[in-house]
Amino acid sequence: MFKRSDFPDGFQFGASTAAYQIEGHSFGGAGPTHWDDFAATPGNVVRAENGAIACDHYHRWEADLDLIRDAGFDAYRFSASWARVLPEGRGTVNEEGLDFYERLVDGMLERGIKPMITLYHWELPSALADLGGWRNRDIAGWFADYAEILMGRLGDRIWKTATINELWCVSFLSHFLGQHAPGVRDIRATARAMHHVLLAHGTATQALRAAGVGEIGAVCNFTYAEPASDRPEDVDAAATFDDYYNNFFISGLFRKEYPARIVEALGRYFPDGWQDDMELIGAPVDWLGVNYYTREIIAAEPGPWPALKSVEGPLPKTQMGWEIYPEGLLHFLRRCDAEFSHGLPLNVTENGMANADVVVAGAVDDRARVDYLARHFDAARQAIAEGVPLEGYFVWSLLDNYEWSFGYEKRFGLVHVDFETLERTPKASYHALKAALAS
Ligand code: IFM
Repeated sequence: MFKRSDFPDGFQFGASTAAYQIEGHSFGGAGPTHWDDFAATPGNVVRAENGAIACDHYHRWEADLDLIRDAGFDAYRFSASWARVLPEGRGTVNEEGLDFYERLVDGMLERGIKPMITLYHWELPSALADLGGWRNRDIAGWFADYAEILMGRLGDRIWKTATINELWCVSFLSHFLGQHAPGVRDIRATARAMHHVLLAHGTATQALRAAGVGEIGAVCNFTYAEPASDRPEDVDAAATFDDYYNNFFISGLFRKEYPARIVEALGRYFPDGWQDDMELIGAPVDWLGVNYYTREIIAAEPGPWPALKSVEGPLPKTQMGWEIYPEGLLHFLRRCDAEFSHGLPLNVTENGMANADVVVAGAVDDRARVDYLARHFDAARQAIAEGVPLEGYFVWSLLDNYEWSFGYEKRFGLVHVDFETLERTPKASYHALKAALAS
């Protein structure tokens, strides 16, 4: 592993989690979400598991914050659940929910941990899904209203705020591939969700800024697109993937335009007058979050747009079947800075791996994760050496947790969670990071 002194003074090390994946959504007056509905529909989630109990972080948050402090992390990236704050998505506030987040943030500050909040990490209130969710343009206003309520209570103690986690997942993965809630597979819904998620980000950014909130960032996920061969059709397919996955969102955020190839393919499905929203979508942010895990090998496939498929690659893989490719992290840190964010501070807001971890005699030997993290931290160091303004790195994830449609099967945590007893066991990777951060 690295040494803290290998990184610039003031570099922020942290761990990431998300509300629905750890809290236990059945506690504390939270309203139903589209993830509860999606998980209750047979075939969507492994064993139809949901986030009702998850890691029971709602009750165990103090011990979990102790784990963060004891590892020597500087900051903690967590998310708030819209449906915990506003059970119907709008209207009546669940004060118990706001109280929970206030206790959590104060608990971080008491332990010397900087709170980085994500306002939306995927559990849309069901009442808003009924109204069309991300397909409905009104979601921009609903989201901004929720953001103002939440930050009205917490804003004075938050270190950094991310609006929406992984815009590609909220839109494309959930409305085109149908793998996440609401499980839609429809090109028109996809185009609308892709635009509305950016509009919601911009609308909330503007509203929060007006309310005096600073240090607002956007968080995008990136997957390196490797053409399966030198054949022009494969190269072109990889470029299409790269545009709808990686470039679309940062292009909207930083260039106030969408890639021409995507406008050509999806333009007719965008909402009328979408061009008039680009100024708001490009509302200035203070930092950009980069979530990075893997690459995909892309081959052309005859058929309707996008006419491509992922094929299996040759590199060692994680428990998710994702290739381990740290070069991709370096690539995206360079690309974001050189082509889009131009000197704005960057944070790696998520990076980590799933591993089939087991507890043996009270310990978890996840040396594959230690190696994965060491190689990705090296890539980050290389980016910094080249002048990329990277200011922090958050490992996904603090705890084993609810990995969405994979249920509790895939373990991303630095800390093992026994989902029967909910007992926490720090893994070898946790101890390795702790030693690195102390050195
Ligand atoms: O668990 C997810 C997280 O919610 C968002 N980013 C990717 C992680 C691993 O799949």
